[in-house]
Amino acid sequence: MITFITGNKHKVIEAENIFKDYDINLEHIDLGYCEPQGTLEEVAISGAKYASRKLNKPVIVEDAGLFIKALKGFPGTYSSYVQETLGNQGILKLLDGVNDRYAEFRSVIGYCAPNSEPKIFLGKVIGEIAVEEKGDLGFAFDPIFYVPAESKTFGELTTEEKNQFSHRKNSLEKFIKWYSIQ
Ligand code: ITT
Repeated sequence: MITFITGNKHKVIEAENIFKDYDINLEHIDLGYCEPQGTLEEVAISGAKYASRKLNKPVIVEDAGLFIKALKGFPGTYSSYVQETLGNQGILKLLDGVNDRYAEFRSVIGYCAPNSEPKIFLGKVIGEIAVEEKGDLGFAFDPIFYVPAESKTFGELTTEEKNQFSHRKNSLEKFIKWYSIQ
């Protein structure tokens, strides 16, 4: 049994959908942990270590973000705050008239068991910031994250479709592969 520590119910839905294909039981706890200002990796490491010690169980946490090239990686590690403040319309405004719309979603999974040190697993997906919001599936930046190979935004993809190749799928799959041979 692995406990996924998150306060984001969309992450839980996506993770459950990914884990169901494997023989690993996942439970979810919204424990809340203090996120130090730092890289995704630093946040994932400290969160996983804290939660595994606190609960005395093996846990995973995830720190994720949207990195926009023309904005030098912004909002990056500030993604959650920027989504709540500027929102998608604010991001579209910042990119008004900008041609290079390259962006990446990154996800870092931190895993830790009570008596060991944390391990991290990085997943990413590349795409572009759309010129307008499209679709009402998914969450947060999904309607403005356009995937050229699909000719759709994440907001137009079902959970199953997004889970074929998303940043979260890639990081969780790396974790699951490692965990399965322990
Ligand atoms: P927890 O820390 O409790 O897991 P959170 O929502 O605060 O939940 P993060 O700290 O990892 O999660 O913040 C990442 C933010 O990046 C998230 O709140 C969204 O705004 C955005 N984000 C991450 N993954 C996304 C995805 O798949 N689709 C859309 N936006 C995403």
